[in-house]
This record gives sequence, C-alpha cells and structure tokens, in this order.
Amino acid sequence: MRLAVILGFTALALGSNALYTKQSRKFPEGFVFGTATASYQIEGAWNEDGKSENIWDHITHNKPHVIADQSNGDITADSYHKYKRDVEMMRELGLDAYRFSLSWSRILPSGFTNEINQAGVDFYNNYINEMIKYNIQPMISLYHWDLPQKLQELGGFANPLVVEWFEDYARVAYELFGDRVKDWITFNEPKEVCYHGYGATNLAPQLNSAGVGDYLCAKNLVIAHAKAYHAYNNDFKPSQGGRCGITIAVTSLEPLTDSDEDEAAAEMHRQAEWGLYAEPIFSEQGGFPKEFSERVAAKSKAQGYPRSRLPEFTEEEKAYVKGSADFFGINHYTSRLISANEYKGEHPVPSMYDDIDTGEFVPADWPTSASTWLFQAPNSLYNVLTHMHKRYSGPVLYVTENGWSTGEGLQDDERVQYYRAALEGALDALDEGVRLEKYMAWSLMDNFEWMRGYTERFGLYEVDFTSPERTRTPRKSALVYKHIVANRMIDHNYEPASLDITIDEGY
Ligand code: GBH
Repeated sequence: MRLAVILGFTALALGSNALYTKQSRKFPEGFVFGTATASYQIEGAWNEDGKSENIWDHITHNKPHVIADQSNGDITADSYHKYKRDVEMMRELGLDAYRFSLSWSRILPSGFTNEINQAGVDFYNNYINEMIKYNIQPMISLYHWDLPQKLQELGGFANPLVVEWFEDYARVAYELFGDRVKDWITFNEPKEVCYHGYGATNLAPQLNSAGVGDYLCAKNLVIAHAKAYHAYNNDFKPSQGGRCGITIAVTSLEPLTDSDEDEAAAEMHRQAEWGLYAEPIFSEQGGFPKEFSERVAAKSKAQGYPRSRLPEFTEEEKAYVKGSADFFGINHYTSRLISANEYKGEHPVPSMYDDIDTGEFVPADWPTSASTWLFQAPNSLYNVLTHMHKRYSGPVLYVTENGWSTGEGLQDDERVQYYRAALEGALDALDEGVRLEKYMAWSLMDNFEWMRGYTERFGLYEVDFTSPERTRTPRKSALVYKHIVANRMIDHNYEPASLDITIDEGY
C-alpha cells in the first residue's frame, strides 16, 4: 500500500517528463485480459447433433464463389470437438476471460423457443464449465452474425418481429448459462450486420438493399438490443448479478485537416458508421443521430421517397432504448482520415455512403496488413477510447476485439508491434481516466474470416486447417501477449526465447 502510494506520487510528480518511461506503467488492479472468437468462425459441426442451417451455412453452401477461397465454416477450427484444447490455450496464455458467441441455430433449431436442442446446450455448458474450472470468465455474445436461415426467410432484421424473436432467444440463454456467465453482449457490430448484410453484399445475407434495408435493420436491431437488455435487467440481473451491453465496431474517424468543413464531415461519418447504434443507447438525447437523420430525410425527399429512408424512433422508443447498456463494447481495428471534398468514391444512390457524402483517406505511411481495410494508424485505439469517454460521459468500456491480420507463419512481428502500440494507447487512455475495464484480443486462433475464407489470419495461435486435428500452434504474438498478461505491463524489449508455450503455475 505504502509503496503504491509512493510510486503513484512519483508518477504524478514526474508527469509526462522523460524519466516517466512508458514501460513503468502497469494496467490497473483487476484489469481483465482475454481473447475473442465467434461461433461460425470456429465451431464447425455445422449440421451435427441437431443444429440447423444459419445464414452463413446457407451462403457458403449455395454461393461458394462469394468466398475468396470458396471455403466455408463446416469444420473450420472444429472447436465443437476441440473445445478442451481451446481452454488449454487460454490457460497457456494466462487469460482472465474469454469472449465467444452462441450459435442461435445450434440452441434453437427452428429459430424459436418451441424446441431447445439439448446437445447444443451441452456443448456450451461443457465449454463454459471448462473455463470456470480454471478461473477464466466467460463473456458471451448472443449474436455474432449467424442468424437461423428460417428467420432470414421471414425477413431477418428487416422484420420488426425480430425484436421478439431475439428477446425470446436471449431469455433462453440467460436462463441456461447466466448462473456462470456475467458479461452478456447482445449484438456484435450492428453496422456490419445491417450495412454489410442488408445495405451491401459484403456479408450474409447480401441483400444489397442500399440506403433502405440497412436503415430498417438498424432500428429493429437497436430495439431488439434494448428488449434483451431490459429482459436481463429486470428478470435476471437481480439474481445473477451480471452485466449486459452491446459491441459496436468503432473505426477512428479523424478530420483530414483542421478545417471546420472536414471536422463536420468526420462527425457526419461517425454518426452514420457507428452513431446509428451508439447514439440511441448512449447519448443524452436518444434516437438516431441528429445531423445524419436530417441529411437522410432531406436526401430521401429530394429522391422522391414519401418519408425518410431512415426510420424515426417514437418518444417512447427513445426512452426505452436510452441507457440500455451496462457497458460499451468496442471492437477497434483501424482509422480513416475524413475529408469534406477530397477522396470521394463512387457510391450507389441511394446508399449510406452516398448519404454520408464524405471522402476517406489513408496515408501511405500507415503499415498495411493482409486485409485491404486494415491499416495501423498512430494512436488509433487511444483516440477511440477517449472520444467515447468524452462523448458519452464516461461509460464503462470494454475492448471486445482488437487485432491484426497476416498470412500464415509463426513469426508475426507486425502483429506484436500492433498489439504493443494498441495497448500503449489503452494505458494512455487509462491515465486520462477512461473507464476501460477489459481487453479482448481478436483472435485466440485463426478462423473462418467471413468473405475472406482462410486467406487472412488473425490468430495468436495458428491453426492448421489441413490437419484433421486442426492443430493449433502459438505464434510469437501469443508469447508476447502472455508476457503482457502475466506482468500487467508492456515490455517492448521482451523477446521470447522460443515459441514453446506451457501452462504456468496457477492456471
Ligand atoms: C470484426 O469486424 C468481426 O467482428 C470479426 O468477426 C472478424 O473476424 C474481425 O473483424 C476481423 O475481420 O471488405 O471493405 O467490405 C471488424 C470490422 C467490418 C472489418 C467489415 C471488415 C469489411 C470491409 N469489419 N469489414 S470490406
């Protein structure tokens, strides 16, 4: 205690001067480190033990050409059978927590709660119990993109009834697993669900209803989230004592220049990219973001639509959604510089990007990854954390994903460099009072990377997708992450002696 006071005082006294080296900073007591995955990306067993078809089974089987290597998640990392090895890896890394998602169609094959598939429930119970055995906190995402195909055929997120379907499913999950699971994420990345799935063709179900379907989805999804939140808050939290929140992908969107025009353009871009989902839940005024709503209403009118393509929230809905989260989950990967007039691309009319009407720029000196969209920008995680802290009056934040893609290979120095820089940003944000409590690296291991198949790798562990065992081997980044987790600080000079990894005492 006394030592801590003295150290704290010294750090304070030295402030940001050169003697206060960044290396001396530690993550706070109780800070939670983990890794993240998602059901369709790792489980496999796509039609085993009563699981029904979901929209990713459907698209990969019926339109294999839309996946970069024509692959699918039929087996992928085979976690359905290899889950004990997954937990062993968590122990090798010394993790405090693990974020994974439930496959809706594995638990509820019809999509509805008329039938609960016991084998699916058993699988998740086994996975969770194996984590609990080793003091690893499970964190569940209810929805990471794999809607039961039957529900898609009824309109999926374009049908307002999805609100009921999702609440029913969420209640089943709380009931089954809530005694042991204390962190619930309703949705993973609503913009990716709605824009990429309904407004474009970048993800299943590829509806390509640009500037219309994506906005219908946005409203329904936000209300479905709030329903599931209130269900937890009213009927489960009192006895189970956990938290319920949502995870939103937040790209750092900074103005290209310091002109007012570029600042306004960056703000418009933020309101559309993640504000559609964050503002109704976390802002003071509630509802969809103001300037962007006005923009879409005006464009819709000029385009001859009888009403705005972006639906509105009633006052009652606004009040119901406002504040419906115990934490804000942030998936953060990259940045863009936003311009009012330069670098504008071609966009379909109508579409969300036509509505936004800004240009995006990536400086040539930002390191590139194996993914076309992923660049390493300076201070990117720091910018996002501090922006959210200020914008929404200091909510509890979790980083629920953060990571870097490479090709195959174990010597992933770029990933190491990316993680160290991101975590320095997290420490900088913590120094400023940002209430960041948990950090999940994406990903524990290589997995099915959606439209990119197995061509891009995000894992701390490499997975050999050609071996029946789906052998998992630690990359250099796994050893470095382990060292950070164990020491609660970033040692930029640490070089693992070898890529051997073992379970430390106590795990
Ligand atoms: C995360 O999304 C996902 O939650 C996770 O499942 C995934 O494995 C991880 O990223 C790594 O990709 O090709 O131009 O259409 C991060 C946000 C949004 C980034 C969709 C890629 C596609 C851009 N992603 N985006 S494009």
